[in-house]
Amino acid sequence: MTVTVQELRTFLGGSAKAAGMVHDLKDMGKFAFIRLRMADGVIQCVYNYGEERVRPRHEQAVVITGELVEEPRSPHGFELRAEEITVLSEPASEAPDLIKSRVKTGLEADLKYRAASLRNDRRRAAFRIQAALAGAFRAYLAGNGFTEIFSPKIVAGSAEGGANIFKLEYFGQKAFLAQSPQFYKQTLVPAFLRVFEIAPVFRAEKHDTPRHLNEYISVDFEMGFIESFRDVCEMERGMLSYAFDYLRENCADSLSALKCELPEVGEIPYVTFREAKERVAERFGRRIKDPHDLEPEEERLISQMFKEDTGSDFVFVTHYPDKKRPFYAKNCAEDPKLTESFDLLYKGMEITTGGQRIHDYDEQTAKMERKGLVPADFESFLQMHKYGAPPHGGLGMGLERLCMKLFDDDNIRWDSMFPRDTGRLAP
Ligand code: AMO
Repeated sequence: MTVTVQELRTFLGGSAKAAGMVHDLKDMGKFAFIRLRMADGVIQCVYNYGEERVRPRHEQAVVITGELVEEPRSPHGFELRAEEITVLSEPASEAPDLIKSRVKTGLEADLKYRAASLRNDRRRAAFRIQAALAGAFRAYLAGNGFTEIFSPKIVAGSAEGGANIFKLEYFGQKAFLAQSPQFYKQTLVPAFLRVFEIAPVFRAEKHDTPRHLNEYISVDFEMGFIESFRDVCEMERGMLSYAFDYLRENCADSLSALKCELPEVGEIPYVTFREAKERVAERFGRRIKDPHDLEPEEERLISQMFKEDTGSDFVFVTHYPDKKRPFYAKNCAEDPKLTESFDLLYKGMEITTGGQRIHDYDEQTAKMERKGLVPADFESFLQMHKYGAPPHGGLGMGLERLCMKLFDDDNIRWDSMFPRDTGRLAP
């Protein structure tokens, strides 16, 4: 019995046995069109009801035996003429409407019944693309000498600072859920020179917003021997460009199910934080309220401005103020109030943060003290600086944020399979 469309195709012109879920049914009276959901796609089957044969039902698990014939009007160019259907399992209850892609559901219902809604064409397409993106990032980074790492998610301290950290009781010790793999990826640079991780991270965001989750997938990489943070930006540009080309070649069906048009990455413009703020204030007649950070509306307007002026959906905003960057960020030699850091904005939203880090032990401990931190609390992280480290930098990208913007979704929760927010622990 065959579970993949790819393998099934090898039986074209002969008898075949396809296993899958009854995805959709069109009852034509004497016969039915069955769309069978297989591992890598949905195929069309035609089934003539004989006298006493049972009619198939939605979401039955079935094995269909029949002849596989060419049919150019069918999704994969072939059709299975069903002769026998073996039902392996019946759904206990009628399939909810939200399995059907034609039915538009609201976010709340979709999330509540994810076991059902994740079966529909659009959601499956979205998560296939998400998986393909992660796979393409992995392939690109591995091809550029990066070693994949698996850092702990139960940790002893906060890497990113701020109040958004989950506390845990850990056998009588204080522990936390990792906000990022920051300490570990930096620690591993002297050992491996280039490392990456694609894994969940945790943020105790107390407010529900359309762009924040309490658990998200972070695409992180860290690279040694950079000349400036621009090397990190250009690696990211290469990674995105590679991944979109990969999607164009391998995920055409999923992209078209979502009507998703991938951006051309091309050259990505750079602008300093200060210049971006000033230009947006001038162009859109706005007052600068917070000189140290970007408001969501400013991110939107910076993107709009660069789209209008250069045609790019992406823009690197660089040299963020020291005040808003974590203690591991390297300060600019010319102006220590600024950092060698950047954010990547895509279609009006920050999808990545990165920059050059401090590699010198004394510089790092001095900065910790300036920020009111006690170096002794970071002893294991500081071992990296102590035992020697090259100039290095890296970034973290929110995978769901990238998907949300790629698919023009209005809420990041659409792009997390089982999102965690302040009110949601299940499914
Ligand atoms: P930062 O905290 O800016 O940087 O996070 C990096 C990227 O992660 C995404 N992101 C989120 N996505 C969903 N829900 C959230 N609550 C959330 N918070 C952040 C965003 C953001 O750009 N260690 C640094 C990265 C680095 O410098 O290497 C860090 O974690 O897309």
